[in-house]
Amino acid sequence: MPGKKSLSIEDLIKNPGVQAATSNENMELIERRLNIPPKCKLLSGRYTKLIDNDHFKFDIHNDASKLLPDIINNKVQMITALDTADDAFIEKYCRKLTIGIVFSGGPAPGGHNVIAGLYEAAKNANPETRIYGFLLGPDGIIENESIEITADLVAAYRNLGGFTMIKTGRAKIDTKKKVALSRKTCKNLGLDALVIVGGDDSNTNAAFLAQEMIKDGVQVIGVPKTIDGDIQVRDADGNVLCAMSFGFHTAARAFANAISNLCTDSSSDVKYWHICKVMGRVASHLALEVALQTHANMTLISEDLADYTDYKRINKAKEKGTIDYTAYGMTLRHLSRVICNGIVRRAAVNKNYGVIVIPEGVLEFINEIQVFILKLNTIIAEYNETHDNDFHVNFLLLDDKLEYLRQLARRSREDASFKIWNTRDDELFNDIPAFFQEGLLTERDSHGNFQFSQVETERVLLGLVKDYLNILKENGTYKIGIERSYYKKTLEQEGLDPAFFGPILFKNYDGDDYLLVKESIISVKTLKQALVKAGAISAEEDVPAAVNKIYKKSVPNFKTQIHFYGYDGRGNDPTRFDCNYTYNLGFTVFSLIANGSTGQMAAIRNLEMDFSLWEPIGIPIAPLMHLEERKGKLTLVLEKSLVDLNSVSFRVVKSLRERWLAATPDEDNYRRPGPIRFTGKGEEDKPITLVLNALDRAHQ
Ligand code: FBP
Repeated sequence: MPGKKSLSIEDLIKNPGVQAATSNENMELIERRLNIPPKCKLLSGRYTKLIDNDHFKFDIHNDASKLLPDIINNKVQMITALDTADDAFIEKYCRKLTIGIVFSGGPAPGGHNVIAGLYEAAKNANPETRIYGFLLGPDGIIENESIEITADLVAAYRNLGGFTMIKTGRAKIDTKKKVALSRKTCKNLGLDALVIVGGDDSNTNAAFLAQEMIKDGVQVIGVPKTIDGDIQVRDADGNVLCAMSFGFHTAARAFANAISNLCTDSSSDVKYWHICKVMGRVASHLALEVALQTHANMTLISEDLADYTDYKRINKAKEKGTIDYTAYGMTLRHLSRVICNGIVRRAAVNKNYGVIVIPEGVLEFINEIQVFILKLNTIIAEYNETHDNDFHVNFLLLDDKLEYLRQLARRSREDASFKIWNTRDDELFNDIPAFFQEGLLTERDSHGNFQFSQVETERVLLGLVKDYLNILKENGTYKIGIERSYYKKTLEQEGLDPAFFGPILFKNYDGDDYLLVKESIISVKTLKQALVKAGAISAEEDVPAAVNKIYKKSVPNFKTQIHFYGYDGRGNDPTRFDCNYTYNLGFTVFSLIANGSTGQMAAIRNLEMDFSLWEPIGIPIAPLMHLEERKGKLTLVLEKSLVDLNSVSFRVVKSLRERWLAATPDEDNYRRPGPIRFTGKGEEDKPITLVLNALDRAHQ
């Protein structure tokens, strides 16, 4: 305003209005911090007691018995609340403890509440108990870097996402030296117990450390964390002990909200196909949950693709008296055809837009890629004798890596016993685009796993989809359907008879609401030829403007936007479900420690039911182990749970696929899950897959 002197920046910064508007605090944050989640009934007594449950049995692997002898006979432990106990029990339960806790692997919403629950349970039992948080993941244990957890820290991070309080890391305590250093740290701090909050590999590590540290009197307890949702534990009879790791619900809801917004946007300006890759390094649980939350038009489920059988090929081979092994599992080419089929069918009803969800790990389930990943895992692991990154340090550039592979191929020609990389592998690998070669040769994680988040899976797939759509465009089968009323109006406006031109232009003029230009008409030239041939115009006349307009509208333009949902959802503040789940996991951890357990994983049963029925338990980790290939060698690890194709959730998604593709003139079938909110009725929800899968069990 003229004449009015504006405030100096110093005064502005001091202004209470500016300070309030730019503060880090907001109502949601304040509410989250102040809210103390409820405690399960079985954790609400003054003390808790464990009862070994012999009902749950496991098929124990021989190697697990040999390598983990002191914890292999652990049982599932049920937790019950006690309000009174004898003096000996109270003295033991309430003894002063020193406990260390570490986050391992990728962040998962709810981790801070595990610390909060453990802290509160431990301090209730004995205010002198001390809890240390190891910094930056397992490296913090190896290097003795920790901070003491205080009431202020717990209050500052309660119900908040991330692992910000003590950070995380992906190191693995897997060598004699690292184990020795970790034992030294535990001894220096005087630890009674170590809590490892992590995924399948970290819980495997927890079991080995539990075995190793028994002689030091240090208990080790695991906590099932991973947004991937692939720690799901059943006993040998299929009884569910842990239906879901924490963090899954929040990540899936965050992805679903963003993807649902894309469904809204794409069905509003009807011009883009949104290609959404969602995290989940191997299993497709997150993609499946997103499908149920959003009803996106197409969702790939990797486990389903691997299960594909090409009966045409099988029968063809049968006729020749042979077996075609390539008929089992899906190839990249075939997958791109499946996607194109959906795109073409929607285009035919004038929906040249939509949303496709692709699980991050999809390529591991595609035959030809899986073979490369396994071979390269072994090659890299064998090269990395001293350090995990030797291969990448010594072969900095892609060309150097390719040259090394060429050397291996040469070796295979000279030495028949050398099979890991042959000339055919080398040739096939060289046919792959460079960016994808780089992706497949990317550094493995500390557990030897392939890091899918580093590969632009969607680009690989999209390249093939685009190529095939171009072929379909050229052969006239990829067309945009023209609404009948629009066609009539357009022709009538120019004084042309729609009934006369219709059969010349369209292959379905007598039938559907959406008219499809004949496959033989693929250019203005072929359009004119068709009109001349039918006697609608002479060879000297131009194509009428209205007819030209209709033709142009029928030509598809496949425009895409690519998105990756992973780190964003992983960093979201937890849903109410994850807040309650993790807070109670913290209490469960304390119950296991106070009652002397080791080599157990804290879990909560009946998560799909009302909170009043949640049941905290301890699951023995050692009996869950099986052999898997890691760094090119068979290794004993906790089994990862993939999507079960017989589960209710998958069967429901499969049967609703056609409806959600919505390749009909009707409205799309999108669902709006809405954003994650901490308060209000909407946040009482649970993962849909969890609820659906439990329906099967209810009928057993
Ligand atoms: P965790 O198994 O450690 O929980 O991590 C899972 C995950 O979020 C995957 O979904 C993803 O592929 C991977 O981490 C990404 O790893 P990074 O954080 O090292 O990029």
